Amino acid sequence: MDARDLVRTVKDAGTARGLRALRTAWRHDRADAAALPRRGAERARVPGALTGAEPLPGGGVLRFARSELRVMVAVGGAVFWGWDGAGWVPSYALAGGGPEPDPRAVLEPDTDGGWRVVSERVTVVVSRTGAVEVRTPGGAMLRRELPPRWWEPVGEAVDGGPRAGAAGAGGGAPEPGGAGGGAPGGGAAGDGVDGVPGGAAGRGAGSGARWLARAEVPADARFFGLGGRASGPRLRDGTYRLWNTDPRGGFGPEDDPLYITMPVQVVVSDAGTHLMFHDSTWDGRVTLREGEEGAGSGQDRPGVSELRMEGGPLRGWVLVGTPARVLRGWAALTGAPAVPPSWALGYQHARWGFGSEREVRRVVAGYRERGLPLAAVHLDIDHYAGHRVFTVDRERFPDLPALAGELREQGVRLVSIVDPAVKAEPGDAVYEGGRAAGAFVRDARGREVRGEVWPGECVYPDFTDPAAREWWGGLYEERLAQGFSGVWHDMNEPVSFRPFGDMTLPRSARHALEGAGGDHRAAHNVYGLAMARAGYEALVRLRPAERPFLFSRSGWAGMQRYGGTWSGDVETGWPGLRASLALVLGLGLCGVPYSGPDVGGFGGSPSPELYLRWFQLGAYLPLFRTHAAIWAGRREPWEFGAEVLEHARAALAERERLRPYFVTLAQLAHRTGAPYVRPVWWGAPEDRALRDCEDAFLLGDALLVAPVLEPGADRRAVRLPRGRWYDTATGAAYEGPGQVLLDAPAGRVPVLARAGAVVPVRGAAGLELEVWAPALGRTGGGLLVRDEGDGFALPELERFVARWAGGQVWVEREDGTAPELPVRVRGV
Ligand code: NBV
Repeated sequence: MDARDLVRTVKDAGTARGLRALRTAWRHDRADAAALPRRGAERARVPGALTGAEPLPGGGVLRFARSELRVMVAVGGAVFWGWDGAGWVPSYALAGGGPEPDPRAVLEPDTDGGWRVVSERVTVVVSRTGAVEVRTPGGAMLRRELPPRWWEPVGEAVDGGPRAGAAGAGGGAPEPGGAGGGAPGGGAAGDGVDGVPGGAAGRGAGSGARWLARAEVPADARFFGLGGRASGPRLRDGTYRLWNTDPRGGFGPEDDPLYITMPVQVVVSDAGTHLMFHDSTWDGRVTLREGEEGAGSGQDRPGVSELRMEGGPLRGWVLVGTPARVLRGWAALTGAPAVPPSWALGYQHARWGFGSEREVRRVVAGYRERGLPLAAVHLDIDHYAGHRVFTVDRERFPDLPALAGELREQGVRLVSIVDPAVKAEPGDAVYEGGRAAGAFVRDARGREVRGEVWPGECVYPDFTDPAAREWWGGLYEERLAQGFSGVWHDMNEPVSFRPFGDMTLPRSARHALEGAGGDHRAAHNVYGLAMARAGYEALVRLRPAERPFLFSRSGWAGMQRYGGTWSGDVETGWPGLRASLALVLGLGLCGVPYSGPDVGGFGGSPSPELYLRWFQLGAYLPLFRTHAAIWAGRREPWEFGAEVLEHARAALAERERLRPYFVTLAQLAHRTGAPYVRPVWWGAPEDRALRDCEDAFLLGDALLVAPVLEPGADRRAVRLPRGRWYDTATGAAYEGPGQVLLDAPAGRVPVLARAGAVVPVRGAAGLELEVWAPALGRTGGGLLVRDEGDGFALPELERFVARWAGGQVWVEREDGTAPELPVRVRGV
């Protein structure tokens, strides 16, 4: 079948599918209307006046007229607060059982009748009305969470008594949310306890009640994060939704939300950097407004973050410090990023619509014959039989294990797409297996929830059910037997096609939620995360000696424990190129360090110039992968003319040269939470100009990459952090802070090296150290973690110091001995 036939097939299927999708939409809406209670009259509530306090490890409980607040400083300095009985566990975001309270942090009376918890790194002050202020040890305000507000249905509130579940709630106060029958905001019929893990600990404001958390930040603060946002990395004034969403076949900077949303914001100001995480998986909206210094009457107008949540516990975490410290704390809280196997740090090629083994062989041969490195080829849904997951179209892919073996001999791995939806067809092995395991999502009446996806009418595994994860994980054995080395999770927002409205499961669909029980409103945002867990744990189980390679389109806070992600269907165009960098930077700040775009864009055909600039950017991002839709043009580097091919070859060669550095960065991300790709303000958040710089990034500590994001450019302005920087192409030195204009001819994008940096690279004779001369009188350094294969052993970290002595630059190991590696000094 040629490409045109394939396009036609998709279009044809579109019409039949269109009708089914319409029917699905109608069914889903009807199910919701029947199962979800309608919102009636509500009244807004606030905690009221402070009535008492009780010290507990790490902080204590503060009682208010209508609620109570638990404040806890954990070992390591993370601050937790939870209203209304909400504790920090259970949580989909937290790793393990969550952190321990720091016994040294104690609750004590503050002036003005409030209370405070003072710890080594942070001071938390709770006011008499329930405002929670986070300050640096020096007393500077980082964030002030105003007293929260929540809504409870009129008539259902249980006035005059503590609700069930609010451990130790103060006597006699009316409680938010009310516990009587169906949670406010609407628990599904017949479901007393509504659906978040930990629902029992945080009823009322903690489950089906809508709530609002408004916070002030310093006037000079900038916002980042909230998951993958195409308009970032700096999040400008506006409203950002928290509901994982497939943007329907393509997105640009103006599209929001996308596949990965997270209630995680990183806020950078002169006073310091902090990360705020509101640990509720429910749908929500964040409205951000940057502040203004000297606004109006010369007074500062603070920045504002206003979070409106449809439900879930009213609880959050704050981490403060330098960006590096904040991300370290975040990784300690939510888990270390998985280290991809080393081969996954090489260049990869994907395509929806290879269509046959022959075509895969042809493309791989194209790379080989031109001497272009290739680490992996990704097979999309067109290799499935009838688009059914865990099957192979034997006509077009008659012997995948043989193909995989053959490619493997050439150093090329195969990666398989895995979609969650299972064709609902009696007799189908996967479907029958899942039914027997009771693995599929059901509606409020106990019937399988059907959706419309590529194979036709489908059902969805409930990945929030440990048993379903176990069953699903077993299916990965088939993928391994086919010869695949890694998996690529797609469509896991999850998607059910429909011509209008929300392309996902009905909100009333029931989920296990680890035994707590609940509906899709609580489970939706963690569906991809839980699927990643199922896949990751299965791969570890099935192939214990190898680190899994898994990346997932959708996810939530904590997904880095299982793998990475990619841009999804970024639109082909210069705005898409810019958006793809925004995503990688934003996700990195949310703790997900391994990602990258569809190089060249998902649809259409990039101009040779756009393709090349995308390729050059991709070469410096963790996941470096060309990919395109079945209806799109080619993405192989040789398809854009001889000149592009030569420049792409140079980008590939540079990627290969930097592989030891990438391996080191992957290990460092695992050990410290620091993303490989960092905003330029990472080491200098006090430099305001850097906070607004969105067109460049740091790759680790050593390199500053300034991709070309505009057509027709042959040079570009680059903003430098403080210190000396070398243009790696010319060796010219520049002093930061400031801005320089650098050449960016078609053949390369500006890359600068920090003076003193020691960068492990792959030279002609193997591993070597590239050293950029420190400024006179200064020292420098760098780290190396050697590639020890793809197992779980933690290789040793080697530290090097660079310094001037006797008019020469020397590099030593930490203990003063000479490195056993060739050293190449540059910049002298
Ligand atoms: O499986 C087909 C595509 C895939 O190529 C792409 O990378 C995903 O983001 N998939 C979406 C489903 C179809 C999108 C129109």
